[in-house]
Amino acid sequence: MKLCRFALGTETRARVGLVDESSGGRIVDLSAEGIDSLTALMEFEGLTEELGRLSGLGLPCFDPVAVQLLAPVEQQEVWAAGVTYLRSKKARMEESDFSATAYDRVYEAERPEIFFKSMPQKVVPPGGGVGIRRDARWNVPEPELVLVCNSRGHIAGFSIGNDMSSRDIEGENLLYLPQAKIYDRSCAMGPFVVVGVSEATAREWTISSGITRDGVVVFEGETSVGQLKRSFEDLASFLFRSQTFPNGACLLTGTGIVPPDTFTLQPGDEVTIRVSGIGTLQNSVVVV
Ligand code: DO4
Ligand code: MG
Repeated sequence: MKLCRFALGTETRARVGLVDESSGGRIVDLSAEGIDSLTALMEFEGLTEELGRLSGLGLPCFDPVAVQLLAPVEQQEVWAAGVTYLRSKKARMEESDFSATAYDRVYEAERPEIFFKSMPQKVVPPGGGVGIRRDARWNVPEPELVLVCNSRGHIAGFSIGNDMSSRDIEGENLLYLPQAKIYDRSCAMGPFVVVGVSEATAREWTISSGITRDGVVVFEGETSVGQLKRSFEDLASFLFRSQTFPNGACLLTGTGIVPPDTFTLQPGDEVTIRVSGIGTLQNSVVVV
């Protein structure tokens, strides 16, 4: 089952929607039943049963093209794990002699790399502009599966994320990682949160990404969530160690898709990230 946040017309209010797959993806307006918070839904034991009940109430529905899909984040901090796929470890070791052993070690270590990525209000929605830094020369998207965790650290759903990164800044010195990773428009998420799916099922999903420039595809890549080295529970439990998230937290799980070293994003590029069990996140690139 897929949930989303959306707005109608020019209204500033965010509504919560349930995607009705049986009607070609029409969006059932759960706000019409007083449900205005995705965060509260994530706390619900028996969420799928409750969503089944709500879908039978005949609530108002909207054509997905008639609504504005918002990022599926409310008050959640967004964090990210890194070097969780072999492809990511190799690419990072190549981009930096200086920090190569750090990537090698963290890939094998019990403790994963986890870093802060974004305040919720800064997350770029589907269709919004993702940023490349004006002081960076080598910029890439990082297509990632997102774990949507509730306040108890339970993985309540999955979404799609883009951990935009400046490879030259990260490669110059690992201590520059926050600048390579956290800047305006560096994190996009959406459009849906899929609930009621086990880790075993999510591990069968494919993540694919394409980058189009002036209508021409300039990069395509694909991986499987099954290539992720660590379990979802392991990643979420490290995030929640000695740290409380009263509204839950979103955790990007690392990238397994890295464009060739000769590739850098340009303003105007269109980045598409598709996760087979979730949907497609599309954003254009802007300089920030
Ligand atoms: O260590 C740098 C960041 C790694 C990362 O973001 C990833 O592997 O996806
Ligand atoms: Mg990443």
